[in-house]
Amino acid sequence: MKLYNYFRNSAGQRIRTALHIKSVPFEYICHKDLGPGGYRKVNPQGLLPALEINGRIVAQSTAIFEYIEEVFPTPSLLPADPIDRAEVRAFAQLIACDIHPLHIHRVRNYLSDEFNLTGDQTGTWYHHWVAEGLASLEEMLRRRTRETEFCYGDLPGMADVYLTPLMLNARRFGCDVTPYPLLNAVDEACLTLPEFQAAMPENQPDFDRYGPHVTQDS
Ligand SMILES: N[C@@H](CCC(=O)N[C@@H](CS)C(=O)NCC(=O)O)C(=O)O
Repeated sequence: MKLYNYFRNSAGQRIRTALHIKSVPFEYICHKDLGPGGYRKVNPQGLLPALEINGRIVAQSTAIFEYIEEVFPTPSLLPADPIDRAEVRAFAQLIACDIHPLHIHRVRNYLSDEFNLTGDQTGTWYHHWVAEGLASLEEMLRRRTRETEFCYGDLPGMADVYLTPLMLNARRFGCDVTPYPLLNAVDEACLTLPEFQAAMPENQPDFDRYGPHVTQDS
């Protein structure tokens, strides 16, 4: 399997983490190494990540995540009970569907290019949507039927895999994350695990080549 991504690609970090937890080997391909326009030949939308399986391309991190979960079921990243599974998916989709599309680099770029918003204004935009999302996620954890070390269990799962890149970027872009003690506790627990560390941006093969020069994208 080939994973097209980029060290800073937070949706790709979800997939890297899932693959590491499941001990699935994969070839890491940095989209920049394909040259100008090269990655669009892989994924017409041009967004990262994409997974290549036997020559076929699957885009969208959640579609990729579900594929990996189905094909490599052990250890499972979803609970066995359907309502528990739905709860975990709701948490992950709040991140992937409601927060992520609003705060990403291309949206902030569009706001500044088309509407002449300043860096401070696009920063306010970013902080608003992330704070609103984090508050909802914190409340979801507060309402759990029992308190657990990870989002929804004693082992990490889909919710944790989606949460850690969000927390990383929120801190990187100066959001105040102190009002969310439950999210912070889970994030801290995840980051002690080698599988989560292995998926971190600074541990990707393209970090040294592109890392020091890249500050804006997520
Ligand atoms: N819904 C997509 C979102 C993918 C996405 O937004 N990727 C961002 C990075 S996290 C990207 O490719 N950005 C590059 C760009 O905007 O040109 C998914 O979950 O895979």
